[in-house]
Amino acid sequence: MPTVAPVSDGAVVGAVSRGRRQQRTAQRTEDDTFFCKRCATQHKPRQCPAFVSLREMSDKRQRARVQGSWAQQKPSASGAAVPVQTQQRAPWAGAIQRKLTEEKSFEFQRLAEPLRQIPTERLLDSSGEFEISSEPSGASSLRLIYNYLSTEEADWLFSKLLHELPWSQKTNYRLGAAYEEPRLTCWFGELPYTYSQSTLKENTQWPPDLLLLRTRLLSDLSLSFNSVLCNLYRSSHDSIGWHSDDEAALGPRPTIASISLGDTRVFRLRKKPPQEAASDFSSCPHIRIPLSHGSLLVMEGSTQEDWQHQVAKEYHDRGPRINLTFRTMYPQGI
Ligand SMILES: O=C(O)CCC(=O)C(=O)O
Repeated sequence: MPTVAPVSDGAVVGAVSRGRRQQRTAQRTEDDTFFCKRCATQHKPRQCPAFVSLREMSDKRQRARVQGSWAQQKPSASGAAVPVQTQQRAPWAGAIQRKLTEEKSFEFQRLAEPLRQIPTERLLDSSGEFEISSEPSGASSLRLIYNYLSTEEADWLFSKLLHELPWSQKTNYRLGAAYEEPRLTCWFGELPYTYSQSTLKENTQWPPDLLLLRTRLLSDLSLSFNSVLCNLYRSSHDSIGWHSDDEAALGPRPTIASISLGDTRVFRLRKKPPQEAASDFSSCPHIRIPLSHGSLLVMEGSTQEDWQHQVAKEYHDRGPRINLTFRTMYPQGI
């Protein structure tokens, strides 16, 4: 932007200097040559000898910079070393060539053992009967009935059990160390129930609602039970870890009927690994079942022998949930 300043006759300085430059350019074109201050001679525009020799110099410098670091020095006739542009390879070019040849000779070989596949978790979220495995021990199967209890029945039962059952926190033991179960429980049955090295005492004071439910399971599904374990998950922080209901007192291949009330929680099963895989469950089948208000899940056959199950803690807020697992207990040591 030229400097703009008012002058006495009303013209503008910037405009004046631009006018003069245009005049000079016009003259140069007419004369075809002009006096060059750089070389102090008269010549045509863009033909200054000083400028041409400067450009040649700069080209030479550029070439020297590119070749300089690795171009071999060849003695000149006079004995002085001069840089040369030859087809000779740089000292490290051989190493690269060797490496490329080695890489070419690389071969993929088949693994001695096939890679283990990590199976995707199977989701069961609609009612039905599912055979989940079949082993020498027998078939493991699940029966899932969503809305086994209507919403009204489930609401009423949930509220009643939440307020009226004698909930308490059980102390378990692992490797001699005591820990509190991360949930509340209560037990009804003529026999005690021992798991995780602590015992829930026999309790014959069945609440009438649970007796009705037991009768209903018998009439609807021909399933008979003599006990029920009640679990109360107060929030998303309450849980039950991986385990199988395989205590000797439950007998072989026990059938367990589980009714859920309250907030939905995810019930997971994972197949026990073969003996040689020790306790690596990573490549074993996994199943995920959202257990909602009023749903019934029946675990049958070899499920307790061949699978484990859990309800894990969750990172989302969850309201209270009650789970009733009906079982049949057998007297021990007789
Ligand atoms: O809460 C549940 O759905 C499962 C309870 C359970 O695994 C158990 O009582 O052994």
